[in-house]
Amino acid sequence: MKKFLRWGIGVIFCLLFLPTAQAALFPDVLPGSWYEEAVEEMTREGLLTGCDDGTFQPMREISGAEFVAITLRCTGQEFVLGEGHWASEALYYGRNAGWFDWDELPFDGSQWEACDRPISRQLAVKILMKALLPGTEYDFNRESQKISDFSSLSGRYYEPVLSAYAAGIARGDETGAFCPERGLTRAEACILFQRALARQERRPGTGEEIPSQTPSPEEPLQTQQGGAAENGWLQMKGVQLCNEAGDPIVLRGMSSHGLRWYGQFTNRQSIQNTAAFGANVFRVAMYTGEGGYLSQQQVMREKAYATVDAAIQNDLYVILDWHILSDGNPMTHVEEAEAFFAEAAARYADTPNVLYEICNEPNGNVSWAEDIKPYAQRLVSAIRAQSPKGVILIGSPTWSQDIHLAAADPVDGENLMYTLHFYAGTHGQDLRNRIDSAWAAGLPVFVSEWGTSRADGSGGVFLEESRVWLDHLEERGISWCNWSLCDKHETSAALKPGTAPDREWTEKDLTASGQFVFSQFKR
Ligand code: DCB
Repeated sequence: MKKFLRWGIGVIFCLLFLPTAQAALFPDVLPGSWYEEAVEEMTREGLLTGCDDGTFQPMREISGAEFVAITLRCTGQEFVLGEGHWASEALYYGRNAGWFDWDELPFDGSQWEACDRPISRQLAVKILMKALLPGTEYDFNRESQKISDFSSLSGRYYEPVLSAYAAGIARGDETGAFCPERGLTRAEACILFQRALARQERRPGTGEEIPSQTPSPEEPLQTQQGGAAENGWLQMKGVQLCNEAGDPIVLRGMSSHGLRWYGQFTNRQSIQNTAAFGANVFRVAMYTGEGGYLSQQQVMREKAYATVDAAIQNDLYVILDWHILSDGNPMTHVEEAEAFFAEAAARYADTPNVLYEICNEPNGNVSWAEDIKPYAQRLVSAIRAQSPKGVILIGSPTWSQDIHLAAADPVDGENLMYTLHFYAGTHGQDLRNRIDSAWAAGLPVFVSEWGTSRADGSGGVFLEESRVWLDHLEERGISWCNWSLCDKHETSAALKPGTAPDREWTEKDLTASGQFVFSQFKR
């Protein structure tokens, strides 16, 4: 009894393993937070309970003993309260099983301090992988490239950390850093456990098979929705678009048609109508050729700004799209583009809503290495001089389908994403595979334009094919804008001919394409 008191009081606040599976809500687990679901699920499954004062303490760094004890539970074994230390049985078990070495969590039967200190991320990942996903394969070059501070990782942890990256369990912070020596919060630990358990279920022989060669999508992401007021500045974490707080976010919404032709559907009411169906992004397609910006700069600039402002007023993220099409090589008008984006980026430098899409769809005789990459490098410099943080979207040859070229030779800079455009009646699995290869190479992808039609805007409507596409994007947390918000007599148009832009819309105003697409904003 004395022994019990010695370790039981003061040191251990958290009775993690009371044999209860009740889904208690903790007062300090914020409803709707990125970790709420993970904590609740693990609690429900009896893998953990809160602290004995009824809190969960999500932001406290987890100790080695706590981490090992939860790991033991996750392997399906019963947790037995130890003597000398509440987690001693679990610690002995873990060490014997080779989850960690003696010097990593030293204890000799009386000195337990080290086990009660915050565990490092590298050691936590090692224990997790050894216990739950031993033998997970990885490609050294591919995975190590994802980690910006790889040089600070000790060789001892290469295998567990790289395999955890390969399995989508460990991911870097906003700078791509893993921070091997840092601690991790109890909330972060929950997410790691959840990903590992979900991954375990999908292992060969235990359910859905994962082909070993194709990079698997990470676990279905818990993604944020909502607009800029709630989510703030966007940032990249590896390939994933995240909000200011660092939580994955998915943007879904509409692209305008050409401002010059269908500008009536870019007024405040039309954008509000689109947002009312759940969209959180709007794309402003400003054609450069075809009588667009290059022919009437002042008029088109003002129209584009007015549209961006209307989207901001509706709290949407908004993409300013330099819509090259008949002018297939962006280099042809690089100076006009630089001037346009320098001014726009200065105008919106303090506005987290705005993303810059610098070349809609390069096509024709245009090369990634000779034309688009140098163009993008110049535009990134021009925009960054004004807007240090705004996300920049970069196209590729063949109407922004050649992301494999960008993946092999990406542009220098931060917060850059690469656009992939598809039309469900024309493009299928081959193009979807490109997303996965690009991802494996660490290339962030944004589908800034897609349609339910064929690539010329007509044909179909191809809703089944569209659904397959959207599922593919959804599983990967990839954002999209649909072409297009207009009432033109073509399949890809979301509005029936004659729809009024200045009143509210119901489903009856939407075409077959529009009804499907508007129903997908909130998935
Ligand atoms: C893209 C363009 C976009 C175009 C749509 C549908 O082009 F970015 O501007 O929109 O896809 O084709 C169409 C409108 C029509 C309009 C026409 C010309 O829907 O109302 O008359 O632009 O302004 C693509 C995308 C992919 C491919 C080809 C094109 N592809 N393309 O894979 O072959 O030729 O425009």
